[in-house]
Amino acid sequence: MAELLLALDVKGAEEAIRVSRACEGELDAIKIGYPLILSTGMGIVKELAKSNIPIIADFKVADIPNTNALICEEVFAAGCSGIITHVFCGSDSLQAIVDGAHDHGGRAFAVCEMSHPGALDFLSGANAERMAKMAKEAGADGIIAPATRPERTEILRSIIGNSMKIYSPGVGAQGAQPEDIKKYVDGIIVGRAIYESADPGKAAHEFRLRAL
Ligand code: BMP
Repeated sequence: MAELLLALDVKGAEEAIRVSRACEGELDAIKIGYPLILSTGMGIVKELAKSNIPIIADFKVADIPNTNALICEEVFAAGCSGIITHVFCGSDSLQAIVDGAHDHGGRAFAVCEMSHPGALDFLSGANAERMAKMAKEAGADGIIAPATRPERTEILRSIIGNSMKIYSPGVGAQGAQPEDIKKYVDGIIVGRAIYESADPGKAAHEFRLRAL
């Protein structure tokens, strides 16, 4: 049984609140990122968190350790309960995010392999496997791995084991189906197929059932 995470990549507070309210009761977490935050500011986090849903900041952080630690301070002060980071900046940068999240009672997730075709240029294969090992060694709470390549996510699962979570984007608009991936992961991440739906609540409900 996989959780359902909504990738809330809409623009503006009004649309974000409309979609999140429509999906209330169907979601295990909301993932926010640059499209929403750049259009609303971080204040939207407290608004969304009013319905007691965990908010994960998908900022795919990729910087030096000190900057990463400062980013964590802001993300968790704003009310987020998780943060997503890149791994390719190295073990010290990754550790700053993991420690920054844990110091604030939050969780850290590491992008190991991406879901889009261009991921095959760099964010895949041996690089992804190495980053999964690094994520485990750093004590990350989980990794991001692609629903579009279940056979790759299965390999990454074998590297990290069952004590870390895998959240998996690529379901819906990018072509993967919940049934393709649910046995390898702890949660599926769905964006456009929910928030662009005429009835986001119904769409979320259907994805939730299909992820069971
Ligand atoms: P959608 O279901 O609309 O394709 O959205 C997927 C979400 O997951 C987007 O927020 C995207 O930035 C994110 N994502 C992804 O698609 N692939 C990855 O490898 C990593 C991601 O964070």
